[in-house]
Amino acid sequence: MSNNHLLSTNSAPHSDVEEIKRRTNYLRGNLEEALKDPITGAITEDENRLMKFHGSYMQDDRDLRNERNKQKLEPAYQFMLRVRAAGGVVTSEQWLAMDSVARKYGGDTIRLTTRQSFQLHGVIKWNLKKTIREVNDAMLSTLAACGDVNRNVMCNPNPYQSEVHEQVFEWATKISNHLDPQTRAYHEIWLDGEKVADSQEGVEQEPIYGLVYLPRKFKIGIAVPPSNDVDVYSQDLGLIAIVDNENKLQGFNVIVGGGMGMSHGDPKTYPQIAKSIGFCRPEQVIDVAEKIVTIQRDYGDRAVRKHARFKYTIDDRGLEWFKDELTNRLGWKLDEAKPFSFDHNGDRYGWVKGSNGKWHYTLFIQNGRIKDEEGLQLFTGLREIAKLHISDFRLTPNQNLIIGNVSTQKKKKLEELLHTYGMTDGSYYTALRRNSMACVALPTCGLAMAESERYLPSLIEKVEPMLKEIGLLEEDIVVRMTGCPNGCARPMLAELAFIGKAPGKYNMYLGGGFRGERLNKLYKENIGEAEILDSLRPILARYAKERNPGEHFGDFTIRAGYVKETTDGMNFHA
Ligand code: SRM
Ligand code: SF4
Repeated sequence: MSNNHLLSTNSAPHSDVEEIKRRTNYLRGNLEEALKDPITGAITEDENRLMKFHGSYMQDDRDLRNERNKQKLEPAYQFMLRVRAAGGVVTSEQWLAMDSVARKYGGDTIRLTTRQSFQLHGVIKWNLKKTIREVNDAMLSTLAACGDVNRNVMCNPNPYQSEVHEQVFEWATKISNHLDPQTRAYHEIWLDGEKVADSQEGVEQEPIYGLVYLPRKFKIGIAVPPSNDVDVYSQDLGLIAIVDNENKLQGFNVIVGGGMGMSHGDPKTYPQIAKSIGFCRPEQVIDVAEKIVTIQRDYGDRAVRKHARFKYTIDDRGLEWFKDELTNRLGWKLDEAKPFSFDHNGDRYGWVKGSNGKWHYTLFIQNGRIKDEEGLQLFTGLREIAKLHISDFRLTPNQNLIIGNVSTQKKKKLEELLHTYGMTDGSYYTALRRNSMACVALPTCGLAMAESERYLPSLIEKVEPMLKEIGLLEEDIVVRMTGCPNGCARPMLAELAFIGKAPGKYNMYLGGGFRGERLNKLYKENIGEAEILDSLRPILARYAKERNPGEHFGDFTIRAGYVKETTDGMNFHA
């Protein structure tokens, strides 16, 4: 392995996070002691940085901040825990384990994320170890769910839709396993594994990442056309499955340098669409992924974290430079990219029969939130389904859930349970709601500037009468909201998006591609609900009247001149 990254980071300027990584001896640091400290429910900022690699963030309940401050109490510290499974596929037993930890430690709710993971919120420090152990007992993991490493590898969640889906899912799992951190720190800290002797230099504990890991998070997603449910253009490394006429997997088109995060008013930061660099055969894909990760490891910006994502490494040096570097490291050249086409970046709801003869039902889960409420008992209902052990569970990239692999004989039983607990494929909701996605934001996300998950449903409720009046209730329009410009619900790829600016205020974006292939553009800045509704009404009304056959909303808003087309992330702000 090249030691470039170690040499360069020792001498080059680097951020405080790089220092923390270097000091903590392959993710060990003082976490064990910090977890035992009985005086405070918090950990230090340094430990929190390290904790992310273990899949957890310290947060505080922002709804309680002012009140606790007035009472001179420390903030209500708690931890978010992210649990990952490549492609989001888990068994009934694993679902029951997640349900159990959510009931014991996570406030009776589970959050399905935009990257096919689970999140628990509100876990207190003294319960963290127990929670992580129980998650691991179920053969799930929190390691590398966050932190400067490769994150959960996304993939179409229905391996049995066709043989190709099954193979692609297997490749997603292999890539994920190959890029997992190798340090024993996780086992030592959370699972009481045997301690490995200190080994700062010399013994290689991380053959791919090295001592200081990556400069920033790294994300991989695999799409199976015609579905772009994984939003492949948003990934640092996107793979697009190419299938021949006999429905056999030929390999993958490789696209690089996507990403969503930006800061308001800072044009040096921008979302970007991944760009095509060629094609590789299935058996080459792990090598390709590894070499790409090592290029980012060695050349990513370790001084300025805002500029450290892979998209900037590529944009700064150029795609040709990147292709040459990749060819050098691989020792061979990618082939020409092959043709493909996408039709949508959403999920398909309801029943589908798979190539294995079993049934798969996609449930609509608003913003990924699983909890019990009046008339819709998702938390209890899904537990009851899991208890039957007649299915598995697949988290989709749009925060929904597939109950998968149900035999024809058991389908009726499942339908009864769905009905009893009020669960649905969303068909009685409007198409706008079915195509909506919001990030978590308040009260747990420390970076939220405005509400998102708690607000988008009620905003949609106010748009729905308008849609009814103008005849667009069944029109698929992709709408997304986030509480800040980090882009966790990939709003920059939505046809209509709202990105939080301040409490109750959003920037409104139009013109994203229906297939997730084009970034949107700012239409109005810093507007509240009344202005959002006033702005939307005439645009929707014109769309209903003036659209061409089959024309999607995002395309129309560009043709009608509401916004200019964004052709590349670098002109996102223009
Ligand atoms: Fe995210 C940070 C939630 C997907 C871009 N994200 C956060 C944190 C951890 C806030 C923090 O750093 O303190 C949020 C925790 C909120 C909470 O209370 O739960 C958070 N991100 C989420 C989730 C749960 C949103 C959701 O509603 O589902 C998603 C978890 C994914 C997972 O399972 O791994 C989530 N985050 C994304 C995505 C979408 C994706 O990956 O497909 C993006 C945009 C794609 C990208 O990375 O470019 C995304 N999250 C960010 C960023 C901006 C990164 C950047 O390049 O600037 C941050 C902030 C950061 O890293 O400094 C962030
Ligand atoms: Fe938090 Fe912003 Fe991500 Fe929403 S987009 S979860 S507000 S970091």
